[in-house]
Amino acid sequence: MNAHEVIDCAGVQGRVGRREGTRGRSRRRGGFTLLEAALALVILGVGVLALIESQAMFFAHNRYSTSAATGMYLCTELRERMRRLPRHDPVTGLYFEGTGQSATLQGWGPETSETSFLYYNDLDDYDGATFGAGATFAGPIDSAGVAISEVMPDGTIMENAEGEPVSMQGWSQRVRVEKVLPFDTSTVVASNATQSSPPVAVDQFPLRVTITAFYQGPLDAAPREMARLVFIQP
Ligand SMILES: [Ca+2]
Repeated sequence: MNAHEVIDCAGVQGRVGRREGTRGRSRRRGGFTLLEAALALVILGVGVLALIESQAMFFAHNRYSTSAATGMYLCTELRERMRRLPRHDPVTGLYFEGTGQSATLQGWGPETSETSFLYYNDLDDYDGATFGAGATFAGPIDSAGVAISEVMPDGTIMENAEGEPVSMQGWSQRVRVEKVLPFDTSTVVASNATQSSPPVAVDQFPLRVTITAFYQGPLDAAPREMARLVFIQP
């Protein structure tokens, strides 16, 4: 081996060494340590969790506001049906039968001939009435007394096996009618109450009507109040 060859060999070895050295260093620079990767995972995980959480909250709020709006719609439909009615029956009215201690109140609630809510012709007829699945009457009903159909997410009306429309699922309307004091409509009095000074006859008290909409989902143990509407018939 001559001197030239020795130098050449050293040059090749030097280049190889340099190349290997560069490769080793670049591997150290370009890769991630376990700690770095774990930290990145934690940061990413926290972000994804927050996203999922906010999505769930959004759905819950959206569902609640839809339910609240539906509940108020059901209340206003029933109020529309009731608001032009007289307080007591236009034929028989509200009165006492008998005198003194044995006098009994007559006329509160539906009259004997009013077997369906379609015949209700005054406000006290509606006291205690409920409209919906498993209630006094089918429903919930609209202002015309027709059961409101269940609408599918695509906008079509849900039908049963016979092709008939199905009433709104899980919803019900309840009505409460109460007599209140003429000058204090927040004070409820019994349906047979009278006032001597100033004199107010048994059928002259204003009525407070409370309509409540309830919803019971497939997983709910009991119906939940979704909306409430109160009006006074002076
Ligand atoms: Ca009546």
